[in-house]
Amino acid sequence: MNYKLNKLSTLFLGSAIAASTAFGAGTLEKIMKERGLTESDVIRAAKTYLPTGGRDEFVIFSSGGQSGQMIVYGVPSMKILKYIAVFTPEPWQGYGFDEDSKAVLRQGNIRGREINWGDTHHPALSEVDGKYDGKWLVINDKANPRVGVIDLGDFETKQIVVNPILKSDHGGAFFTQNSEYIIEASQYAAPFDNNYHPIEEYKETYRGAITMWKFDSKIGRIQEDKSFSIELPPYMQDLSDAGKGVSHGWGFTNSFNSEMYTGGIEVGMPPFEAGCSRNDTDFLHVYNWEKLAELAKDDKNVKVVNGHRIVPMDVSIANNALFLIPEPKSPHGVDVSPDGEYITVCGKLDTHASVYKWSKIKKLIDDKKFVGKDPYGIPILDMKESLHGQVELGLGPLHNQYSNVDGEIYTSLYVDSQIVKWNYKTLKVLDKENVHYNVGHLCGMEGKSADPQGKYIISLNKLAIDRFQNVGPLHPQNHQLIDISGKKMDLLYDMPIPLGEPHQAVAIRAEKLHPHVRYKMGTNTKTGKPHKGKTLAGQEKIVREGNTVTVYGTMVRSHINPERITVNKGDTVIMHITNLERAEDETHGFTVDHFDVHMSLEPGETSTIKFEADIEGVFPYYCTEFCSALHLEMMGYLMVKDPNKKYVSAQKLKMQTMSPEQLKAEYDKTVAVNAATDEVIQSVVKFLKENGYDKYPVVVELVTDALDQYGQIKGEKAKADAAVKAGDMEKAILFENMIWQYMVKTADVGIRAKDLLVKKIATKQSPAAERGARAFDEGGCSGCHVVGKVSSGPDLTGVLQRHENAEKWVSDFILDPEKMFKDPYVKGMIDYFNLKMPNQHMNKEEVKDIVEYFKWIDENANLF
Ligand code: K7E
Ligand code: CUA
Repeated sequence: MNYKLNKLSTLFLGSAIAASTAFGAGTLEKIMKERGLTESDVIRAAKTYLPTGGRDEFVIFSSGGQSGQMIVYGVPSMKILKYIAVFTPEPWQGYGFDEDSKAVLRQGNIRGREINWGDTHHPALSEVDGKYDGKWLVINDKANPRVGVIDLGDFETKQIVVNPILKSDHGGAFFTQNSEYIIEASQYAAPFDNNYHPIEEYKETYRGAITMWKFDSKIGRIQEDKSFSIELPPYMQDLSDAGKGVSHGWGFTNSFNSEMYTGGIEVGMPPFEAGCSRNDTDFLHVYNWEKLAELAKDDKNVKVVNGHRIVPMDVSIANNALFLIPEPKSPHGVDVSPDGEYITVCGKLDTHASVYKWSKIKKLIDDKKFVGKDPYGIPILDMKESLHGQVELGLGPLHNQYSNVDGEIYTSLYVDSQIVKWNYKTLKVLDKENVHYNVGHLCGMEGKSADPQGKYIISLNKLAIDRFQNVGPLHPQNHQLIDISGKKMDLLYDMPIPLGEPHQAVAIRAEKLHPHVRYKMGTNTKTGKPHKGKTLAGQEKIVREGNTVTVYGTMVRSHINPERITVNKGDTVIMHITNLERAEDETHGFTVDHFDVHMSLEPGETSTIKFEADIEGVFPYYCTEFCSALHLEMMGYLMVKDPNKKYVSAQKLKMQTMSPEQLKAEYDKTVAVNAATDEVIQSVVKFLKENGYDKYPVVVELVTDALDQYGQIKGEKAKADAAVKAGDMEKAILFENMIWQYMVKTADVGIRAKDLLVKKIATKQSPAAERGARAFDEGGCSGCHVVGKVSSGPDLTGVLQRHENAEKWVSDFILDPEKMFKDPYVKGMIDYFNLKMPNQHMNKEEVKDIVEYFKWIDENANLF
């Protein structure tokens, strides 16, 4: 075996097995050859591979671009975990299809009009001392200037705030270092009011602004009445960043149209793009938001437009709170270093990155050393004197991220399709890596916080061109994962993003997130408060008031209560449904066919749907999540009848029913089945008790859920017996059937509890036994053998006690079963199961491990 492969197999199989790697290398070599993989490919695969059940080190929140949603995925595996609905209806989560989420979505109405999409650009995570705390996530909508607030306790959007004075935004969302404020800057200058103003008055009436949204990080809500905006010239403000550390209290926003050009292609003027890049420089805005926030509290310092407080430019100027610094033409992006001292601006049309130094800027401001004023009277600082330096990076530098190495910065080159690693202190370029293609933002691991983690950078590419299977002219976007832990960058993985153009993504260490698994019973998840329609088991009811029918219903495996609802055509139907489950991942979905309503009810959640029953007919409603073995049965009927119509009875056509003898036989059979099922349940209960399940809270939760189900049986049994007494066997059978349903549900959860308990109390597997278990599963043995049960093959518990010299006997048999088909014991087995043990082509190492696994099984035989 060659050296390289030996090294690889070591990497894959761990040092324990590396000593004798005939199997590992052989198989790996074969796969590599078949799939045309190089050694680097395999190393990259190993760096990103996440075994089943594994967890990623980082969680990424990516903007979903035009989808108006967010995308959550893991790093390094790049596995997508969730889409979070923000500005756009999302049917699975019921977002925009139930009344409570609609209330959130409709907070985003603008001037009374529904907006059902968003152009999401920049997500931001809440911070404490400039570090992510894993509590809140916000994102801006560029098209319809809004900010959405997401609770990381359940990954749901809780608030949408419309900017009352901007007509588009881009330079947000950015948290200040203790989440005091969220910065949102305008993009396309426009009048603050909602009136018409001729474009010829652009310089006089069109304005840019920075809105400082006051954030309450305890409850995770923007406080609109405590927020304010800073009036700016109509320079087309682009991106922002909040100062931190030494520059905390200040904000930075660049711009790309200091020419104040407004185009006019249709009247023979040069196009907008030509006029707005005429000047060699544009302006970086530097503002003291901390001071302005104080000023904004006083009525005499603000003007109010659309109910929103704005600090006019002259007030900012008079209070030494707003300055401009020239920056290379058409800049894009402004990024403050982890310590707040260096501010890097890149220019789309300039090959340089410009690094400004906060201490220099601050000194110029304190010394009132200005080189002039702009047409609005804002003091301008000298560019050279503010700069730490400039570095030639390549074509189209855009956005920056930081790593854990002091001075290390990564910049995207849009035109060159490259990532540059350089040092913003020494101003030296260190490395470049090609990406595919045309990269916009980068996402470092906590790479814009005060505590960057290094390790990886994700390149958020605009074009994918030839990277993926062609799915038509609209290609997916391409997120590329790059390993930055070494001297040279190493491209590890391409991930197609099929959901809009994600401009920016933010990453957080996974262990900082602590989302819950269930809600307090009857919670309105959008407000976090008890829902007005909260309904517990036994409280279900239908209330009619005039033309309104209100249903208070519940869902629990596997029925909906109520199961029949009859209303008149024209009635307004309101349905409050509570999911009574407490078990993890037991979500029920709910819809009424034909009425464009849907809700997703997570354990403990209550939500509401509302619609006009304006068409006559019979409309099934059902649970839309495959929640249990009896999920399909989880349904009911909404019947809408026309009060002005006479309905002819179909009674005459009634179907023939069963004879009393047949009914009695069926009843007896049902009772017998229930008795047998109950025996299984009792054996599980016995097992749980004997093995001290009550010491394990996660198991206790499942057992509680199972006992809840089981507890329903007594009531059903009483009803069944009453029906027998009354001679109504049909009803008795139905109640007995209901008992069986509860038993199945009890057993379902009970067995889950048992499996979990076994995992908790079984002895620890040795590495060899662990490998053996994997070989047993992956080698196909588990296809016929179920531990603890006779299945298509014999139960292997105790197999090492069944033969003389058993370890050898078992090993020989696995290695070459055919040789032993004549052995009387084997022959007997073949006859019994009508199957011959196949040769699974295991090698000696694997067989040795499997024997260790069998020993482990025997050690724990009482558990299976
Ligand atoms: Cu460069 Cu909107 Cu941040 Cu896109 S923006 S890339
Ligand atoms: Cu509940 Cu399916």
